Amino acid sequence: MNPLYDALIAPCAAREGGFLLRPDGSVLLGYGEFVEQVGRYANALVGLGLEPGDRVAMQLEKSPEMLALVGGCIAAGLIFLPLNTGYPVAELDYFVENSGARLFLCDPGKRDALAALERFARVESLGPQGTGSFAALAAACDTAFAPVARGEDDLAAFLYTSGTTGRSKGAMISHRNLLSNARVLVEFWRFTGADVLLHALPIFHTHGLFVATNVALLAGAPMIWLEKFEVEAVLDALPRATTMMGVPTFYTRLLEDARFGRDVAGHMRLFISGSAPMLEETHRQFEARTGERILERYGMTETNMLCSNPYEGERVAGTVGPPLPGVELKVCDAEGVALPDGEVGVIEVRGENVFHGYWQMPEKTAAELRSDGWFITGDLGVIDAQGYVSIVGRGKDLIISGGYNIYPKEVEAVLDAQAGVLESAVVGAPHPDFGESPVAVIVAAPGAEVEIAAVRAALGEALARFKHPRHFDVVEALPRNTMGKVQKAALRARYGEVFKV
Ligand code: MCA
Ligand code: AMP
Repeated sequence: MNPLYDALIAPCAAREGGFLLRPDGSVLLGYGEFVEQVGRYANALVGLGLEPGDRVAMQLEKSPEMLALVGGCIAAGLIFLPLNTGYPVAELDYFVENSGARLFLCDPGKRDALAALERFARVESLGPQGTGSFAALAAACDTAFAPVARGEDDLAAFLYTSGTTGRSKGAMISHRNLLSNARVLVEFWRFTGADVLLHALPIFHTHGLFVATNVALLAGAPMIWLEKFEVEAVLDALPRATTMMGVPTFYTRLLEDARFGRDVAGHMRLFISGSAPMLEETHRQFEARTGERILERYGMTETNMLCSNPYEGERVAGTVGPPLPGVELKVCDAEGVALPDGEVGVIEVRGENVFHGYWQMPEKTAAELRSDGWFITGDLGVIDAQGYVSIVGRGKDLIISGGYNIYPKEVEAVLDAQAGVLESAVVGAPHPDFGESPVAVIVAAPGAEVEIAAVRAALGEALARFKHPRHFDVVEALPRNTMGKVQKAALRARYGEVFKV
């Protein structure tokens, strides 16, 4: 038994036609080719001496090869660890070292620049169309591979999530976590082999990899495979799709294009949005333009999907719907005691979908995952009389930009280390394209000048581009409360209009 292999990959051998399609409907990768590629990669991984439970880190451009590599890791009983393609070397170092990965895979073009990672792991490259050193190893391997036996609670993936304090944490995710959630979603959203999913999300996060890809594989639905979200390509592909998943920025960008309307979208069975809050105004505009109501859902890296508006029944803008089948959810006080419906509190969840803790961080695990299985999400929510959940805020200091999470503390640490900076605070401000975007508020050291150009350059070295503040302000002092704590709410109010168009 290998739960994920058996449910997601093995059935592909009996499927006809394309698994990944180009926007024009032609086949990019057939189901049969996918299974063979998975077998080759699994043989190559084993050939490198990797053993069940070993970690394989990867920073790869979105490609059929990367999907097959994930499949190869599953088949070989390895734990895969996909990393955002935007991370510079400074960030990668930590993930590869912390995870104890034995193998790191990168794009062939980045191989030389990432040679420093060899001090932690073997480094190989894998690019599209069979390029790279790992592809060469795999080309010499057999396609037949007997999947390594795994139990439901064996780990399948580590996904790193930042934290409000300290370094990123590797969320340990098991076969059971992924499979139970995929099964619920296929049924709840009515996915079948007759669907064609338009896939324009990155595949290094839960949304594009576990929600979209696992659901498509489990249902036997092919995917139209776009390397990234681009309005033009999406408009081209929509007529051949039946469903699409995206972050709110996808939908606001589509709405900005006058060609997007009933003609291209009216035939779609389902549009799903998540990863960040969608404005009620966007829901309204979308329905007015296409006649379709976006189905909004809510999830987290640590838990996969938690709540969803119904497939049939009312989809209520501004809510994320009731908890999914199999997910227990309560809104509670700091001690975990459930509050009456209608009161705002912290959302806690429990179920087969909830992760196994943070890799080698027992204290952080204990702080967020209670011994009775309840996970403290850090989101603030309220449940209405119909059982619909609304996310009304975040107990955690987090900015979500275009569906990517940014923890202010990480940005502040880089800012504070710059010459002439006494201290800083980073807050999110509403942004017309990304939903929210970071603003850096900096206090100069006495008598010092802060050079914003130098600060930007330092950010470029240290952090992925999406984390960079898009507005900087140098001020005399940060607003503080009587306890001396920086009043971020006051800063959010002060900078609330900086990105207004
Ligand atoms: C790219 N950039 C960004 C972002 N993405 N900056 C801020 N926020 C972003 N999200 C940078 C680029 O590096 C570029 O930098 C500049 O911004 C402009 O890029 P642009 O062309 O506008 O961006 P893009 O390449 O079109 O990407 C925007 C995007 C993309 C399509 C919204 O970010 C995206 O696909 N987001 C989806 C994220 C996602 O899948 N999240 C799910 C996480 P420069 O100008 O310097 O070159 S999973 C999750 O949250 C949970 C589990 C859940 O519930 O799903
Ligand atoms: P991540 O850690 O990247 O998995 O991001 C998870 C966080 O995204 C959640 O804790 C929420 O704060 C947020 N999120 C996801 N979906 C939604 C949604 N539909 N509405 C509001 N926030 C969301």
